[in-house]
Amino acid sequence: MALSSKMEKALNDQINAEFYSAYLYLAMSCQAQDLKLKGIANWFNIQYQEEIAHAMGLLKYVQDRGGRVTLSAIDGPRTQWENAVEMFKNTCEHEAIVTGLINNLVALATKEKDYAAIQFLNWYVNEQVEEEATADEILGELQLAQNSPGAMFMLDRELGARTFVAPTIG
Ligand code: OFO
Repeated sequence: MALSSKMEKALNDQINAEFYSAYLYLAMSCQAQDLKLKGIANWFNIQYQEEIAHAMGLLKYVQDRGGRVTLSAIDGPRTQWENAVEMFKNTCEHEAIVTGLINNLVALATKEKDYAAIQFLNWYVNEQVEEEATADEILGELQLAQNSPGAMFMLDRELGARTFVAPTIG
C-alpha cells in the first residue's frame, strides 16, 4: 500500500524534526566542551548520532514505501546553556515535545488505516519512553552532584563512557 500524501508529508516533517534534534544536541555537545565537561560533550555527541539515525530510519521507510523524501531547512538550535543541569532540563523538555510528535504520527497513521506505518512507528514510541527516562535520570543525578565538584567529575567521567551503537530501526 502506498503512503497517503498526508502520511508522506507527516513523515517528511518528522525527518526534519529528527535532524533538528541532532542539531540541538550537537549544540549542547559544543557547549559542554566549552564548559570543560568532556564526558557530557561525548554524551551529547552520541545523542546527536542517535538522532541522525532516527532521521535516516524514517527516510529509508518513506523510500521503502515508495514515497518521496523532501528535505527542508533545519532551524538553528539554541546555542547557550548556563550549565549541564540547564542542558538536561532542556533535553527533557525537548524529548517530551518529540514524544508528542511521534504520538501525532501514530494517530494519523491510525486515522489513515496505515497499519504498516503504525507497526513501524512503534519502534519510535518505545524509543521515546527510553529517551525521556534516560534524560530524566541524568538530570536527577546532575542536580544531586551540582554542588560537589568531586561528584560532578565522576558523573562527567561516567557519561564520557557512552558509545554509539547504531540502532536497528523498524
Ligand atoms: Fe529522535 O529521539 Fe530524541 O528527539
